[in-house]
Amino acid sequence: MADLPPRPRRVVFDHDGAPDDLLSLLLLTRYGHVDLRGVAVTPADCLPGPALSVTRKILDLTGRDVPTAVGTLPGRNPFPLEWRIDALRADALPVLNRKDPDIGPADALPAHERLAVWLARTPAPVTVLATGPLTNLAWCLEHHPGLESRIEEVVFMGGALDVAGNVLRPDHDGSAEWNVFWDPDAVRRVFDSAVPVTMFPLDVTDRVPVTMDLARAFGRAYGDPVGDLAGSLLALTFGTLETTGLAYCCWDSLTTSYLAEPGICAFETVHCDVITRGVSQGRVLRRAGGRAVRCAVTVDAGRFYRHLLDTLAPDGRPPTGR
Ligand code: AGV
Ligand code: CA
Repeated sequence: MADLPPRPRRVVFDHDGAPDDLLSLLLLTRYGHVDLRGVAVTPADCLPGPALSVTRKILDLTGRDVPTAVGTLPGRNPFPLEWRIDALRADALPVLNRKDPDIGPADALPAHERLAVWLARTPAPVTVLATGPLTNLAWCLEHHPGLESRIEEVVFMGGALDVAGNVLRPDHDGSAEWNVFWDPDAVRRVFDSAVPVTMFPLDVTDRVPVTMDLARAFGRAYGDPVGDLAGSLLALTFGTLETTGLAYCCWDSLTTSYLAEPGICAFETVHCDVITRGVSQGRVLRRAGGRAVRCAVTVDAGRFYRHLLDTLAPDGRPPTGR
């Protein structure tokens, strides 16, 4: 049976500028039922200047007039610079530079303070979609506890429950996922609040790697700016398996697709804890009596890939097999 249409939502998006975050932004601009109220950039898996610039160019390309802000709060465990420079590359893509940027001055407030204003001024509670660390949100909850009631759901890409993590460092046991590892205390702060959390851990995102088949499907739709940008962002991710030993996955875009097609994943309520110190810092684990988190536990990968293509390259032809 076909799913019901997705429910309309007000959304504030907090991302950290990696290619997959930008693909997520592109998806959000296509979702007619999403009222995008603001986009915050966390300076984690990116260089903040280029990440803000590319964010604004994507909003401009898609005709969206949405306020943006860039964060200044640091994380405890910085991302590798080799990954952070991807925003610089994305910002230089031809499809985003067809005209001089028609972009006004930067927001005077840093993203954590701006997020607090967006939450305070929303006429009804919003969904906070976070595809990077939870630093800005944690700051809001810590400094303005009254804002809790302005949040109907936090949708977060992070964690690794019953699979290995993706932090591969000599000083770590490998059990953490990077968005949590960058700022484990932020996840702790959000878990200590009462806001409903829906989490997309590596358990599901491992199932949706970026593949050559996916890149080729975008190739078949070549010629439309949004589809071309999506295909180019995917192309930026190639080589990850060769350099890190782990595939680049549709971590953030799978998480974002939940707002449009919640049936792509199945969910379970898991009682969770987060480790904030030592060789397992950034690990999210099951713990009886821990914080209830709605976790994605299985994913229909084929349906997700179709969703990406239907949303971002609707004119693409299906593979001929020849
Ligand atoms: O851990 C996944 C998160 C997602 O939000 N990010 C990338 C996605 O935006 C960090 C990350 C893990 N492995 C990476 C990452 C890699 N090989 N390259 C870049 N970022
Ligand atoms: Ca991210």
